[in-house]
Amino acid sequence: MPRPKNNEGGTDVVTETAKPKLARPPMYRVLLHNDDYTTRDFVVFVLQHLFNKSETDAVQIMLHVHHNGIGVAGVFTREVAEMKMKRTLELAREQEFPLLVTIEPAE
Ligand code: TYC
Repeated sequence: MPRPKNNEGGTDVVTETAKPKLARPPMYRVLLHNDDYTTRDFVVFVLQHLFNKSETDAVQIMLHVHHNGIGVAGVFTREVAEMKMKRTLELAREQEFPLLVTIEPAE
């Protein structure tokens, strides 16, 4: 009976061709968009309390959005990114700010 080459013991060798499962889930950026009506303080509050930024980082991100039109509040798995976007929008609408928040794939 023929045997596989280079396999003297004769035990079949199965080469693993399936891709190993990805350890890292797809990540999503939560984006803040600039507008003329949402207050700077509100954006800083959201960055500190919903995105866990230090006051220094929160102010820096808020100013980046103010000057560039858009900026990243954080990067999360899809479920977490969607939850943070929703919570931010709820808080903004409660205070009647027109703040726009979106998510996009990070890679
Ligand atoms: N442009 C706003 C102002 O001058 C501040 C602001 C910053 C609004 C970031 C939204 O995502 C935003 N009051």
